[in-house]
Amino acid sequence: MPRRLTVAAAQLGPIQKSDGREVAVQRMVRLLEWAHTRGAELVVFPELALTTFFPRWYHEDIREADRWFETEMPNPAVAPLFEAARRYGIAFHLGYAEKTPEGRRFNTAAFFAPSGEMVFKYRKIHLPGHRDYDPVRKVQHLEKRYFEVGDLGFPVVRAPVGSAGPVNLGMMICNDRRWPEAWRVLGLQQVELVMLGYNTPSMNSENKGFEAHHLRVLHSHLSVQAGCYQNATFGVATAKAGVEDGHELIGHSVIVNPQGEIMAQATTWDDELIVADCDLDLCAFGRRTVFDFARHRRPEAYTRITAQTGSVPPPEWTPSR
Ligand code: ING
Repeated sequence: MPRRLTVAAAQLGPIQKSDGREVAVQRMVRLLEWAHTRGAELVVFPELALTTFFPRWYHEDIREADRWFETEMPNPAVAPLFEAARRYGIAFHLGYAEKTPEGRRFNTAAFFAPSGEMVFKYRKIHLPGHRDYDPVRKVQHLEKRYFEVGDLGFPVVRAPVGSAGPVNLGMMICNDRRWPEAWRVLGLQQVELVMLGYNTPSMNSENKGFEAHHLRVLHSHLSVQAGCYQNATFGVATAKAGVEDGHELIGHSVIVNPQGEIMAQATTWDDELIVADCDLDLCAFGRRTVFDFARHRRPEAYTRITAQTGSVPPPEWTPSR
């Protein structure tokens, strides 16, 4: 019996700084309706899907940033979304800013069964950008100011989804996709579907050298396609896109198969649903052949990967005569 699952990336267009949560929620409900008509059983919403990408804004007093965080999930603002998921029987991934009862702040993603029950949660580990206001930058990127490094590792859980039965599900968030270690930790747990949301500026805001705009999309796709191929997994990468208060985020959400092929790609920078039918048994092929980790990996040769954080210069060779 083939294990087939219809998945969707529910890309969101821009959310302005002045938009309340209800703006995103009502658009996400409409995306769930589209997902239902297209037979999707699992929907992936973007990173920080309920608000504008607020790490571009500097708050001297971090408590001023609390307006962007959720202190409980679900909560009244997202109730319409959870009602729609229950109505349509759709499981979904949601990215949001989490503030715990102890006051800790994370860039979080959670996966919910159609019932609204949280299946598992992930807290972003690779936080790009900086902590303090950077006058050199064209645009601030203050994730290191507003979030702690995630403390949940890269979990994979086997949970029933739609008509496919149990599926090995994993998550990462945005910048995580650029780090092959994140994919490999999920691959070592036999992940079959990686769900990730992203908010990626269309231009290099560090003001350190030139990076052509088209490379932003290339690097995003390269990271997801390589991650999927090298770990024999499907991936759904969903953007929040478009111009938020004058700051542009790339779209180009994609669904990728375990061969690294793009199965579906968004073509707007607005609210858009892309859908793909996944034959989950395709993962087993990669895991049994090229990426049979047990047969081919040589961890004894990889010690630098966990022993070192930064890179070190290589030894110098000079001709003996
Ligand atoms: N955004 C960007 C991302 O990793 C970035 C930041 C863009 C880093 C381009 C490096 C290069 O996609 C988030 N939110 O991580």
